[in-house]
Amino acid sequence: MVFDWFRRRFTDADKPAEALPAETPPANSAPATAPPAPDLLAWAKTAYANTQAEAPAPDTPAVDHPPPAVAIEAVPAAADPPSPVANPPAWLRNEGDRQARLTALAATAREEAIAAPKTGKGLVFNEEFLWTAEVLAGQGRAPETVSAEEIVWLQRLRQGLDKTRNPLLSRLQGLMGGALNAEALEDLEALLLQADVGPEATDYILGRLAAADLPAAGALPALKGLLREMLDGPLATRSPLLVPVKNQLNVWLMVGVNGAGKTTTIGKLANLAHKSGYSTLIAAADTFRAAAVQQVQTWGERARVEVIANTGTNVDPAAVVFDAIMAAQARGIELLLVDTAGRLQNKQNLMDELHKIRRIVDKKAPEAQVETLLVLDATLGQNGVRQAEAFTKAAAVSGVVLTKLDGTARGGVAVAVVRQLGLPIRFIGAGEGVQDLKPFSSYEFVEALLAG
Ligand SMILES: Nc1nc2c(ncn2[C@@H]2O[C@H](COP(=O)(O)OP(=O)(O)OP(=O)(O)O)[C@@H](O)[C@H]2O)c(=O)[nH]1
Ligand SMILES: [Mg+2]
Repeated sequence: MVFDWFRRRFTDADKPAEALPAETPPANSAPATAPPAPDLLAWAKTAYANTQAEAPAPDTPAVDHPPPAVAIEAVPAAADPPSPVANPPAWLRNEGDRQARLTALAATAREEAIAAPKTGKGLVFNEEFLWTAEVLAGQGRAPETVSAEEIVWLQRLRQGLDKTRNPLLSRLQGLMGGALNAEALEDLEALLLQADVGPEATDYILGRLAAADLPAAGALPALKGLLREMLDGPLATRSPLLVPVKNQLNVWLMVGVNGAGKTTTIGKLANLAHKSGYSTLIAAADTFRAAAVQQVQTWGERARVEVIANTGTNVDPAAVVFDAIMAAQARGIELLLVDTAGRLQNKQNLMDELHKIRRIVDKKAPEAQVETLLVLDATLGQNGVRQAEAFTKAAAVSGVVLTKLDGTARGGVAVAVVRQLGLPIRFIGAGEGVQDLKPFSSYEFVEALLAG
């Protein structure tokens, strides 16, 4: 069994893949409120025990950056008192005997875990674990289908969005607690603009909320629902998840300005695909910068994926792509990831080169499922979106990878990207390590952005 990250579920690598059902709930189908607390606690307890019993992935690469502290704390010995849970979620806070219940739960969850082989992941049954349980259960997931890495990732995403959430949330809760009058809407406008949501999307949100005539307590859930609906907008005409089609060649081209994170994203995606059971190959088609080939080769080693490269001088990137397609077809490769240059002598040259690469792919691999993913640095905010607009006009972009959400980025930029480009976000990056990129889920993103 491997955890297929693209499908977000465990699969049997030896069995042919079934047709893909939509696992991400449509924008409005996720419950606005959490399921009843007892169910959720039982859910969290089962998921915790499962993550402790989970066998390590066959060849998970060594983590190449310090993982988030929360994910790596050692599980206290059974005799230790469990750590108190600070800032519990509302559903837990409402319980009169919260601490006693949690103590009992942590103890029993650990007991169940002790019987199974330890993976050393060291997840702690604490407030953050309960938050991830709430988010995963809220999407209709069964606790048995959740992997430890998903939990670690959600915690990391939430931490990455701290800088947006912390100033936003307290003021937002204050605002949303009262009537949404003209003054409150004006304050909300300022908050959304500060979070990089962008003027167009901000106007749209304010218009919708003003028209909804919401009771005070309904404003925050309504805002969450609206953000999800906006983020999922482009999926109305597309598949909800971007998954490489099994037993067939898929070619994913990474394009974007220099420094956006294309090469890093290739490395992380190669790792994700390899671990998820897809045969994968990388084409080093950024031949403009001398160091680019070496950089992508290092990523290939980290992800245990072979790189097709030509280290000669004045190499035509389209020729590298040609070689890579030939190799992929000869070996029955499922996913070919193509790294491209972010800067050439001028913008026209760059666009011409991308066209040429695309023509080669279409000609030599007409059977392939081709995706062109625009890699976008989230820390650039509105400037990045404007740069991206120029790019999407020239290249037939089909989706976006938003990187650097762990840095100074303000998370609202995701909404601006989707609204202004009309493209779905397919993956998000929140760190420089090989594990720090995962498929995008609007539900998880909005929960992480506005987690209480
Ligand atoms: N913090 C953080 N840094 C990232 C992330 N993704 C990429 N980076 C960093 O951004 C820098 C540029 O990344 P590259 O992958 O080289 O960018 P590129 O788009 O390939 O750049 P060119 O090859 O010059 O066009 C590197 O230092 C990466 O480590 C991320 O999600 N978080
Ligand atoms: Mg690069």
